[in-house]
Amino acid sequence: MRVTHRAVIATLAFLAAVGVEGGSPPSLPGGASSCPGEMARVPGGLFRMGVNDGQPEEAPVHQVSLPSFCMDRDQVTIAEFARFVKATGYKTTAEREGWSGVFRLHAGAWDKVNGADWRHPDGPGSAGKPNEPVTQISWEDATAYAHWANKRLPSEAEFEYAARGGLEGKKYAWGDELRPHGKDKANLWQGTFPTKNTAADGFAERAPVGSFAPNAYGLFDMTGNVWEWTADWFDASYYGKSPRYNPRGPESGQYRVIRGGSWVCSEDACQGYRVAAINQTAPDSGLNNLGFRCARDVF
Ligand SMILES: [Ca+2]
Repeated sequence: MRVTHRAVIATLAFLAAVGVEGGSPPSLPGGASSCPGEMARVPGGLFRMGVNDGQPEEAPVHQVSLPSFCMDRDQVTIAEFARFVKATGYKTTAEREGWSGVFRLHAGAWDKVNGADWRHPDGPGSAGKPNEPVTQISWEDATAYAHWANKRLPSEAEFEYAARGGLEGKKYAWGDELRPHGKDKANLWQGTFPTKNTAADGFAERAPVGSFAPNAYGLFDMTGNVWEWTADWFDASYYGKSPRYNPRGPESGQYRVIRGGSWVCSEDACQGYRVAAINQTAPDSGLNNLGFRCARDVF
């Protein structure tokens, strides 16, 4: 049975269970890399992907080799997505279907909300800030944006490699401690999920992109804020048969891999912010904690 947008609600509880900032950073001067200024050049290399002591689909740890690629420094913002819509007249999946999935902070629960879309990520009457990551975006929507921008979605391997920032075998994108020296490193959920969000990291919901320090590759929010679509289909057994060079995921599937965790990700109910953590959802899902960023080949 084909999974439709309607299936999103079925995944919401799972997302909640495993669940997972304004202004743009300065651009590199032209010529400093072969990537556009809003993208960082991630140098190719070898890395050990996955983890053996996490969820079954995160194992086995396996060596992966990637060529250099360009990666957006930030999650795509509402302002950026608005430029795409203005130029193309594009209608998102949620706009066509008339509803999308919303985690209602005050209710502490996921809900199917009529009128929720990228302009109104938390439902009618809500308005996301221009410099926060765009959400309520399906995989098809993210892919359409990437095509318009002459980019593509990152593969799952590219996402994990980029998120690790050159560190080897660490639990989190920045090391092995979730809050080194008591300092929050990403927009996650502090407190008891789903009833109490202390927002100790400064943000109760989505944060403007770039609100936390970048990793060594100059990438912001590779952990937290919103989950991010990758190009790949999900297969729980894929790591056992993944090609070593530049893996691009299974040839087909039912769900797409999402990575990074989100503001709905608490320590007591979620491990989605671990750098090897995998999540998956139907390609036509829209959620107020799911966005994307783009990658591009190095020319
Ligand atoms: Ca937070």
